[in-house]
Amino acid sequence: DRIDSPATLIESFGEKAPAIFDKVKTVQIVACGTSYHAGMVARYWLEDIAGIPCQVEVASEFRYRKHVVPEGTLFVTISQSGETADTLAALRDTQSPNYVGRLAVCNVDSSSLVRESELVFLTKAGPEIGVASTKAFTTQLVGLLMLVLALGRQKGLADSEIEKILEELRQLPNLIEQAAALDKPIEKLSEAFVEKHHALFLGRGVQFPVALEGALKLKEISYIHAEAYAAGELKHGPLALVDSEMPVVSVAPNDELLEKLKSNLQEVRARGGELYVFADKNAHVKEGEGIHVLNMPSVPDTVAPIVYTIPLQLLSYHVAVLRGTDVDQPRNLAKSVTV
Ligand code: F1P
Repeated sequence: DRIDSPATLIESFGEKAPAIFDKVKTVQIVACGTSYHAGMVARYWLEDIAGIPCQVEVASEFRYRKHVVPEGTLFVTISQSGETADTLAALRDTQSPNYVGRLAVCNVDSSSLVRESELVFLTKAGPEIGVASTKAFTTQLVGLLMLVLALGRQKGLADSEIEKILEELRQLPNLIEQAAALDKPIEKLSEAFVEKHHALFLGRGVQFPVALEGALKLKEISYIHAEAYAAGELKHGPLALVDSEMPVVSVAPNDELLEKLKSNLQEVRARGGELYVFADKNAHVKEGEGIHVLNMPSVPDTVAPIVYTIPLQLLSYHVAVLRGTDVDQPRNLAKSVTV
């Protein structure tokens, strides 16, 4: 309901946003866990769509090292809870005059992060019942894409370009419904993971952080060891892990990196790896021996990371249910890490 027009976009970030956004030359994003992966997606968008340089770092590292803060830095935190100790500590250590403002993308209005930031985008995802973030992630991505468009507009991004992406955002409910309709086939596919000890997730470009998030979800709720790699990195080491016991999950939208991704998938297949590919129905990724393909709807490039997250979340969910783990309260994890 807040995806209005290019002109009103900036209002989503609070009344101080126009003055602060005017001064932004670069963006530093800091977050933990799933929220960090949302930040990684935002970096691709910021540099690609708005042409604004961006750094992303986990708060648990950022807070403990000295940094050179470039002039005109917007400091962006992302957090479901708004109480994550590392993220808050990083926010509280932003005295440098080179920071032009602090913006929180957060799900909890009454949180410390929101109180202590000049600018806020509330994701309004509703309460996250489980420990593992799911709808918080997808709504963070929507908020971050709106931020990219708002900052882009200040830097001269044409309203026609902005309107095109806003239109993609408006299609999201429908696209997500289509992705969620794959629930039954994904449930079936999850049977192949139940007895496995490891899994590999591959993505390219903006889908790399989506792969990271898919692996994190599988780790968090099913306790299967999962790693994600940028698919082009395979040949620099991880390929040594691939054999018939290593399921390899990949996301393959019909984008400019598709052909490169397909050749990475062939490398996996040639080593006997079993592939599970969520592929655009027009991407022509063919089913075959050791290649299981689930067809995704055709998705506009920019919002593709949001849509492709859904089947990976569903996959983790079904694997966890089959393994009998507690999906909502995984062992050793807390919803909000306040120490
Ligand atoms: C960050 C986070 C979550 C994760 C778990 C532990 O929380 O790493 O992404 O699912 O709940 O904390 P937040 O800062 O987004 O609240």
